[in-house]
Amino acid sequence: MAAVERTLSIIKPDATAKPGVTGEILHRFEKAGLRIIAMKKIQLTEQQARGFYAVHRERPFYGDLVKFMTSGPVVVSVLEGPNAVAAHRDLLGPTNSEEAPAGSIRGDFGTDIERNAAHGSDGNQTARVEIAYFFNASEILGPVEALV
Ligand code: 3AN
Repeated sequence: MAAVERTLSIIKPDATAKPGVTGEILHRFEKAGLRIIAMKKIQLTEQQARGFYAVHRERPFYGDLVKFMTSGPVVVSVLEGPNAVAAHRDLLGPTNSEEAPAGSIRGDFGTDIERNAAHGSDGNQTARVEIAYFFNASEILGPVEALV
């Protein structure tokens, strides 16, 4: 049986600016069996964006990336489901929207490698760090059984 995992999703400012696209992306997550167990729409501060992308701080695109990520609201969510990390990245498609196929989130809603509509954690350890970056334990729902 596939392991139940958690992953962090960010719907980026280019996508939140397009009418109806945030809902469409969230719908795709749910249709694929990913449960939204935490979610908020926020405006990242420069410090939050710099910290989130700190692994890229030496890269030439870092400044532009931080500027883009603070240019409008983002929707951050925690998704849970079987193989959630890979399942989510499959829905996103390749990092560069110019190379992402139609039908993928980055292909349908992104523009290029920077304005690529959405972010997804690239592994379980990264997911743990990224989820903790945005959410306290008290903001994340427990198992479905605990709610009934
Ligand atoms: P992914 O988000 O698919 O794991 P990473 O971790 O390689 O991709 O890159 C993080 C973010 O940095 C990407 N989502 C993209 O917005 C941006 N990025 C990566 N490479 C470039 C680049 N060459 N030019 C501009 N932005 C880039």
